[in-house]
Amino acid sequence: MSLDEIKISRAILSRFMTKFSDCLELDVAIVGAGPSGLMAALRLAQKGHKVAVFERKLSIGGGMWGGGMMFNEIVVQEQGAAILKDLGISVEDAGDGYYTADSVECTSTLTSLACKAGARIFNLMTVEDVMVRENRVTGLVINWSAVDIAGFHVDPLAVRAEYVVESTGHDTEVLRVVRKKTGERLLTDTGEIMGERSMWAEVAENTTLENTKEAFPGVFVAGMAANATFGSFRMGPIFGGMLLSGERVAELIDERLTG
Ligand code: 48F
Repeated sequence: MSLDEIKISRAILSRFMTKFSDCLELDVAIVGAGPSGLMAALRLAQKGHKVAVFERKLSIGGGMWGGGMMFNEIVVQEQGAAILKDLGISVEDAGDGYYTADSVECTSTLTSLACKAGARIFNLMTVEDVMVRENRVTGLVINWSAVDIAGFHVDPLAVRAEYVVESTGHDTEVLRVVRKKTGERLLTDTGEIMGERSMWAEVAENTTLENTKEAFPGVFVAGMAANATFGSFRMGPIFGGMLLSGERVAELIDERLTG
């Protein structure tokens, strides 16, 4: 077989356009492909929902690749270890209820499982705004990250979704834009993004789950973004809360979609 560069180019364009246009109307649009967003995508796709993840960076996985301070191992507790084992990821017992896993194996396996379950992941796309109808978020406004980084004046495209998951980590970019542009109160005590506090792993891991909930009509927060939104602590390189938060947000949204 002779290789034709134009056929290669046409195959990529044609396949991408089909894939992308199929995702313009979603059950769930997830912003950020860190551990909580990937876990949410996996569970929602397994439940049969149409889900896509939009990730600003070239790499998928957010803060998971880097373990703790670039030592590429992560720590999880009992419940997190059970999830990892269930996903087929090797887990080492570090004693006293702590477990470790290779952060590269965790990230790549979670990503692969989410894709194989039917979730679409779009990297290199930045969510810069939302669509709002009658005080409810109804979709995302997206652009190429390269456009954002270069500061080009290029209009974005839009994706409609029944629900949005904000799993952008420390930055809570979706709710920031919602608060700024709608002027409406968020579903926090102050009505504002309450902001992340310093490191306290034990409390932070528990509150991550409590804070995984709807933060504005149509927008659920998961992972570190949940604690940043509702004013709790950061936890550092312990990842059980991120995985559980991804599962929790998938359950909550599944109840809404099917209930
Ligand atoms: O930060 P990140 O890994 O989020 P997470 O799932 O996990 C947090 C942990 O990694 C760690 C921790 C301990 O467990 O605290 O930090 O809460 O991943 C967030 C992803 O969102 C992307 C960002 O590039 C990262 O990969 N992201 C952020 N803002 C946007 C975005 C945006 N506006 N559009 C698209 N992607």
